Amino acid sequence: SAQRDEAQSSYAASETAQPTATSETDAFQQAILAKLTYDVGTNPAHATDHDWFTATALAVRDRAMDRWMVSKGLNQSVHKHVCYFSLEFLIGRLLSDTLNNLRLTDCARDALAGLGVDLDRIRTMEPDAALGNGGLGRLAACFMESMASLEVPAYGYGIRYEHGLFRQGLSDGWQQELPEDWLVRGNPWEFERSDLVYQVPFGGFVEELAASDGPARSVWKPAETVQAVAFDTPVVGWRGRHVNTLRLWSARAAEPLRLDAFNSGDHVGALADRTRAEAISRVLYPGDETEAGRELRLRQEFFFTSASLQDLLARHTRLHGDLQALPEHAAIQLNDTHPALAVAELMRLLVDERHLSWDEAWAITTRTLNYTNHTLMPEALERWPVSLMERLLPRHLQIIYHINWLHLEPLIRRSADVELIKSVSVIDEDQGRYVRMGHLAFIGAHKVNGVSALHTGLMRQTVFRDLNALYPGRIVNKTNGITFRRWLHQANPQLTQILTQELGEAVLDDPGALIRLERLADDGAFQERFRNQRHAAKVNLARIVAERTGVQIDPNALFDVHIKRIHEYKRQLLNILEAVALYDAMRSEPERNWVPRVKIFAGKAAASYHRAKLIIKLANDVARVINSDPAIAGRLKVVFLPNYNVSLAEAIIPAADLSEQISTAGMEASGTGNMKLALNGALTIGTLDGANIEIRECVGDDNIFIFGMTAEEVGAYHKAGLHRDRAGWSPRFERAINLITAGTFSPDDPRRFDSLAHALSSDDTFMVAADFDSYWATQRRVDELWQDPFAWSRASVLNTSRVGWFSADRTIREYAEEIWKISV
Ligand code: B1N
Repeated sequence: SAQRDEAQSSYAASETAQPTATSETDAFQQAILAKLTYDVGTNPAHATDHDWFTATALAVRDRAMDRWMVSKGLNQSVHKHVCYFSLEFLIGRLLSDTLNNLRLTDCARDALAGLGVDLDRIRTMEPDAALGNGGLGRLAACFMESMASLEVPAYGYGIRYEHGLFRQGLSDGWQQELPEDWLVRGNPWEFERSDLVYQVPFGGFVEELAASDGPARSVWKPAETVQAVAFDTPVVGWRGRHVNTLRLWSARAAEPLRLDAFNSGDHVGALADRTRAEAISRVLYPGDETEAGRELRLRQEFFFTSASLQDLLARHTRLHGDLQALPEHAAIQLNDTHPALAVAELMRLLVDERHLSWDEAWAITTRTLNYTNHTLMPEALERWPVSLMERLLPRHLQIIYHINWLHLEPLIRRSADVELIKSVSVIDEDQGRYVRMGHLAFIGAHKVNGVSALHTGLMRQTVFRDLNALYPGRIVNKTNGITFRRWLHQANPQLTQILTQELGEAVLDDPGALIRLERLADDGAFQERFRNQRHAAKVNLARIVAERTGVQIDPNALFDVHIKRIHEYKRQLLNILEAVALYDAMRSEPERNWVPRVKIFAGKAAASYHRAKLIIKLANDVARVINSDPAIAGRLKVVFLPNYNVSLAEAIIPAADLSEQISTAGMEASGTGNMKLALNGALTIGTLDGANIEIRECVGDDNIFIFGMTAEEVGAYHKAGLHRDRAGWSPRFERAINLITAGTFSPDDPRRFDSLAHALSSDDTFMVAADFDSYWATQRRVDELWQDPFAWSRASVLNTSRVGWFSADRTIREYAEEIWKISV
């Protein structure tokens, strides 16, 4: 009841508060109070911060409803709309996003202040919607916001996971995965559409029915049917002009329970079918270590793909009737191969259920679907065992075989090379039989795109080389982008204020206006304002670091930030080794004028990725020793911030001086954190990988720190087997490794990190050793520039001013023009 007292005293304060400034604020305050009373069912005297959050969210949501209805009408009558199919939407919080886009932030702040409530406090009551793992899911969220802002009619389709990405705890430096519970206190943004339900079949067998008047018909007799229930969330675009729909499916059993079993005392067994059906939308990314886990993942993929296609066809039939016209009214974008079953499912719906001919259906399918590839890493390319698909989706397997036959038959007819046929076949028969989902998506799509120039080039040269030759022109590039509304305007209001003061409000609408900041890059007075703003963000981050890790960091130090999923190819290990080497150097030359640095790491490792989890432990062990060593006088600190998520990213990014984008060249398809950090004024230290290459082109060679091997060199190195040779290790690298294997950072278990060191010397797949010296030398160039505040600030301002091109609005315009054929 401390909370209650607090609320009560706040309310008392509100009675004596100044009358609110405008009638708009007044009206909004009344709306919040009405929500608090009539929807939350409490009053100001008893309301918790969470109650205030809910009431405010509901009041804001109301302001979007009229536009939503208008937009929906528009979406259905206009020429064409987008359906963005994605198994992940990494949304984060929506309150600030929605307030900002509706231009209601100040109004809400004042309205709440008049009630003695702090907007910045209650906004932290909202749990992150973490329905994604990382970049791919966040891209989907940025695209949804951008499509709404550009008034591109669009539906996002996905799964309403009851539990999003796990919460990351640290126990003695080891990652713990804790269940995430974003829905327990309700979700004020969504609308359950209890009567918008589709049946999604699974299993069973296929019956061939002879028809008297034509070819035999295939009839799928599924063993089981799961219901997909729609939950809609409005996606409010910039200035509230347009509101799209994010439609997420929740799985429900056809029968709530077996009443007979329940009544005869089997209270658990009576619910078994229901539990099994509802498992589909229970968690994001179920562990795929087990057979059961992999099957559940395939069920998720089919579940949302089928429900979304059924929904699209129902809408199309209702509005336009003629199925042949589908490609003129809808463009489907497949976000990676997770919804690639859409190729077979759309064919099944058109041929089996709507009785179109195969050729008609194929023309519709291939004119409607498009596929985005996000990775070329072999282990991440989806392949499903034929046996599993046969059991779960027997009709789809038949359809896939037939698609493959029609695709290979011309090659066979002209006696093409067997190797060519094997490489373009949808079925991989090398070791066991698998369906290659990337190939299926490629063949069924109108356009196939990569997410950066380098990545798209590599698609054409490697995984899709032969398919590209068969279907020239199908592969196009669409370099990723980020929404500036969230990643600049909201995450960094102080910088945004400087920008609007200098460039006018127009900069909020047009990222192209940022370039006009260039003329201020050398202006000392402007630089100082720029630095002050950055300092404030660093003070804020220092507070968060102290609260969450107990480590005190100095806001005047260089904040060196490495935030992303923990993965060997992203090379957090390279960064940690550099920290160890720097620590070593500081100890042996304590008198040198070292640049004070704070290395900040944050990111989650997949629960089953043991080596990534060991890297987290190493970061924490190294941090503990370095942070408590008086010999280096606090000139180096290392922190690992737990539970990285969208909200934490919003706090870290404005405070970063240096952005670590150091993946092994050729392995990071694009990266998008690189764009967010550069936009907020961080300088990048990075390899020539993914979108880093295009960032360099925009900001200029002098304003980015590039090091290491190129993708081509990495390929050659691998071919020559050099990554298996430790002969080339430099003494500095060797010493860093030796410190670790000597147990310097793990006296309780000196052998703890032997496996990491051994991997580097026996098979350095990720070129950590090979790139170390170049990385080290480049970090010293970073130190040098940091010692010249004028030069550093100049480069920082130029980064902000020159990365306008990475706006997701630019990316979406390109998709609209070249892939979707929708005018913006
Ligand atoms: O997609 C991002 C890119 O910026 C990143 O470079 C890329 O690594 C990321 C299987 C993935 N690629 N593949 C995935 C996610 C979940 C999953 O279950 C693969 N994520 C990416 C946006 O283009």
